[in-house]
This record gives sequence, C-alpha cells and structure tokens, in this order.
Amino acid sequence: MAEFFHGVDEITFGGPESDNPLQYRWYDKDRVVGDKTLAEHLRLAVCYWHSFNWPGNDVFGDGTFDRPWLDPSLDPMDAARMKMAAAFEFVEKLGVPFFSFHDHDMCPYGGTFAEETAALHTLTDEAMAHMERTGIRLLWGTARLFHHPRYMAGAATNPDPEVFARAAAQVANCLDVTHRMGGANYVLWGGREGYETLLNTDLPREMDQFGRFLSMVVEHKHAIGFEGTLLIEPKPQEPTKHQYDYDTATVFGFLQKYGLENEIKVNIEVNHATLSGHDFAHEVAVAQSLGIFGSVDANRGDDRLGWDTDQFPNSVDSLVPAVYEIIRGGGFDTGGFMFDTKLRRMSIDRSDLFHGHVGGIDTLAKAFLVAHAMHEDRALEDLRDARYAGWSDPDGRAILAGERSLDDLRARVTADNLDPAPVSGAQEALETVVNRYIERVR
Ligand code: XLS
Ligand code: NI
Ligand code: NI
Repeated sequence: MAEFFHGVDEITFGGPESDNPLQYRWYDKDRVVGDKTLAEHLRLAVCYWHSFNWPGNDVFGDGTFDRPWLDPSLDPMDAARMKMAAAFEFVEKLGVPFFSFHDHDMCPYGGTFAEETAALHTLTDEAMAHMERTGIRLLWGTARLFHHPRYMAGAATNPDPEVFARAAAQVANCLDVTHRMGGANYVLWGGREGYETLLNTDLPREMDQFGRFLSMVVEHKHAIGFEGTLLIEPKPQEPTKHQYDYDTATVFGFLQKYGLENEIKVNIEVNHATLSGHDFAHEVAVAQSLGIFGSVDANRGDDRLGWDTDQFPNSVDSLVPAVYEIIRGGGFDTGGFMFDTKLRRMSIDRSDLFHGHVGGIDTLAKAFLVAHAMHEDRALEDLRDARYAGWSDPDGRAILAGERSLDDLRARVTADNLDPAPVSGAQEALETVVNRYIERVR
C-alpha cells in the first residue's frame, strides 16, 4: 500500500525545549540511563487493535475513523494486508521497538477453522517479512476469545465444552504464531471469563474449567518450546459484571490453587488497576512482591467514568509512583510498556494517532527519568530503611524467624515494660521530594 500516514515523517527527538508536538521531548531512545538505553528500559509497544482495527464506533454510533481497510466491501485478505502495511508504517515512524496483536486483529474471520488457521499462518509470514524489513519485534500475541458470539458466555469458562474446545484450538494457533514471530510474551486477558448473574452460573465449575484451560496453555507452551512469558491480564469488570481475574492478588490466589504460580505472571493495565479500586503502583508492588510482575498495558482511565476508557497516559505525576516500583523491582524482563490506548472518537485526523502516542511516550519517559533518579539517589529508600531498621535487630529477626511465640513476647513486654514511641511516617515530606524530582529532572 502507498504511504498511509503521509503527513507525518519519522518522529525525532527534539529535547525538552522543543515546541514541535510531533517530536519527542523526553523519549531519547539512545540515551543511556544507568545500565541501559531508554529504549531498552521502556520496551515500548503499539497495539494493533485500538490503533488499526477499531473504526471509532461506540454503543450509540458507527465508526468515525479514517481506516480504509475496515471497508467491508474489500476482499478480507487484501484488507488485512493494507492494515498490516499501515500498522508497520506507523510503528516504524514512531520509532518504537515492539507491537502487540490479537489473532483476529491481523487475520479475518471466515471459512472453516482450517481455512482460518491457514490464513493466520499466511499473514504471520507476511508480518514476519515486515518485522525483518523494519526491525520491529513482537512484545506479545493474544487470542480474541471474547468477540465472536460463540464466546458470549465465556471461552474457557463457557458451560459448553465445545466452546472450550474451540477456544483451546484458537489459543494453540495463536501461541504457535506468537512463537514463530519470536514473541517475548503471550497474554491471556480474561475477556468474558466471568459472569453476569450467579442465578445461572456454576462458579466453582467455571473456575476449574479455567484452571484446566490455563494448564493446557502451559503444556502447549512447553511442547512447542516457546520461551516467552505467559501473562494473565487482570480486570475487575467489563465486559462481564464480574471478571474472574479481578486483580493481581485474585489472580495469584487462582494460580496457586491450580499450581500455576511459577508458570504465569501478570500483565497489569493501568486502567484495569484503577477500575479495581487500586492505584497502578499498588498492583505493580503486589505483583513484584508475589514474584509475578510481567508487563504493563500503559493507558489511563477517567476518574468519573466507571469503564475502561483506555486513554493515553498524560500525567507524569500519576505515573511516577508506579514506575518507581517497577524500577525498585529490577525493571522489565520480557515485559514492556504496551500502549493499550485508543483515541477519542472525535480524533479523526491521521496525525491524531501520532499525537496520542508521542504524548504518551514522553509522559512515560519523563516518569521513568524521575523515578530512576530518585532510585539512584535513594531519595526515598533511606527513610524507608530507617522505618524498618528494628527488624534487622536480633529481636526483630527472631520474631520473623519463628523463634518467638505470643507468650515469649508477652514475657518480654512485661519484663521491659516495652512502650515504643510512635515515629512520623513523613508522607508530606516524601511527597515534596517526589515533586522536586519531577520539577528538576532533565
Ligand atoms: C481489555 C484488554 C485487552 C487486552 C488484550 O480491556 O485491555 O485490550 O489487553 O486482549
Ligand atoms: Ni489491555
Ligand atoms: Ni483494557
């Protein structure tokens, strides 16, 4: 296809003083920060679905976007190729290293399952040619197990085992092509794995189905030799009223129950974290502490809307605490920041897709620089360490080592009349430290 985003050239780095909205002010991809470049730290990815496969429709109206490949009168494979060319043109001009996709973002529906499988492999070959030509890599693949009407009552948690089988076949295919493309991860977002009402739902049975499904995914991963990470993406609700993968802690309990906690990690989406009533930073910290932090879907919600608005990140202040937790935990391994973001329905110019991503990437890059500087300087760590210092003393260590009972501690408190004085948590002082870093970092 001819150049689609013809008004926009490659996005370059202009520095913080640049007034050009289509230049990076903070994302200098080759800038070395600590032991790696910014590109290596952030591992940015663009998503195929919201950016190229969504016409801009909502429940009240049709698509508003200029996405010629979504014209239903086109031959589906020609349309898929047009879409693919536009997607790679966009990612290449944006200058980020990764993309992510669902099987049916790339591959049209139609024909028998065998025909869909063949089409998926054909388009995979063509995607791999684009990847080879541009150097763009795959952060993760995933199967669309929620779109087709057959999945209306769930995929793995469907009451009908034939729907389960169809979903299993789809995931086997999608894992295979993700593996062929050298994907760094494979994601399972719960889709419609949840329920609308308990009046018609056998909850424990559905959980067992889901557990078995995930075990089969793990078995297939090992059978084909896929070395990427399997990730579950928690979300509390939408599309179902109650999603089984509610949040990170819920997912961990589920993984433990089915013996999968060493096989599957989490892909934390910012807007899903806030929908579940948590801060993004909380979800990251919980995942780190449980050893299941994997990757991030970077976006943001709206404080007053109770659904997944998938807006582009635009607030350094709100991202710093979470990015700080990611850095404290050692950063990404196979994961990255994937832009699971969509334009507002009125943003209909081709350049709007660049504005959304450039602004979002700069927001993340600045948040990273701030958090990294705070971490290097131990701006928060010294106070935190001091708060917990007593736990390194012999008495503190003995408690945690299981060498003290309630009775022992009662005896000690009685003998010494222990009555420790409260110590300030200094929250306001620390918040000011963070703000100073945000102001000063360059
Ligand atoms: C939906 C999810 C979805 C996953 C991929 O809310 O965020 O986009 O990331 O299936
Ligand atoms: Ni997501
Ligand atoms: Ni989402």
